[in-house]
Amino acid sequence: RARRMKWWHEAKFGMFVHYGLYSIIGHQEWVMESEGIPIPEYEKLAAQFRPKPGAAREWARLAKRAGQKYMVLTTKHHEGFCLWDTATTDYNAARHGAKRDLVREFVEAARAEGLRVGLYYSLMDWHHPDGARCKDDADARERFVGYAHAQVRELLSNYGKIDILWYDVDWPLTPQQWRADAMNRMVFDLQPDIIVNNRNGLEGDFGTPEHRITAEDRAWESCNTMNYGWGYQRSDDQWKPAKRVVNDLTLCVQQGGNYLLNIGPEPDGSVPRGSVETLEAVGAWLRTNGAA
Ligand code: FUL
Repeated sequence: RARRMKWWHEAKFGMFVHYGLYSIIGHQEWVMESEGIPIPEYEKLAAQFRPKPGAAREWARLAKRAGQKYMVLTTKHHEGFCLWDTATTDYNAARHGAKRDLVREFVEAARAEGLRVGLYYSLMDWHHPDGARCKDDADARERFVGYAHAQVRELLSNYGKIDILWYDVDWPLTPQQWRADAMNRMVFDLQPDIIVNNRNGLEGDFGTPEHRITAEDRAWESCNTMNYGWGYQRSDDQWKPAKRVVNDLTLCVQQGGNYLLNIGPEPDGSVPRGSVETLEAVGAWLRTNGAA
């Protein structure tokens, strides 16, 4: 593990990207749930999902300028829409809207800037017909867990070397029901050098304190937002000033942790102005202080 994690401990600072159909609405990434949008209604957003060409390149160049050393993209958030060309469902970015494989573009963009590549994957799924049913129905569970395993297999098979797998929300199943041990074994078979977080209910390689900086007795990474939401929120302009970000990053580093700072791109993939300004100022500070 120490060998696998070496680069990550040295990297310290990463960019989180929350981007999906929810970005089109602009009420954060939980909007399907928080506004009770029925699946057939929500699905209509897929046709409007048109990231501008080169959006991922823009994120990666910004991360580089900010002094960030790795990036983590939401390949599938709780809404269930897949940003990659998957054989497991039609509900994906290669079949709808701009019809492009956003995960491929992201991976290539990060590599072009010399950044390490992380993929976020939500186990919880509000779109899959078995996503909630799997809790009490054994057949549904079998199908749904198979679906998650197949998706993770694709993500770690089709895009070359992946550096981080960032699981999220294992509701409503236990690690045993997810066959989380077997999933991790598959992950390490496919990507022997990868590191995985703990949000599939297992210990993983690092802890993931959210919206707070609390040192843990192990490798940890604090994730935080630039304003209030993770996914794009049109009405939210409470950007953290660069000073605050530098301060939080310093606190993490002093206590041996990493800092994963989020951007929530706009519907077309543009990064909100406030985030760009803050990140550029952070990068400038790091360079001035010999830390980037
Ligand atoms: C949480 C999710 O529910 C949020 O939407 C976000 O992705 C955050 C990083 O993790 O658990």
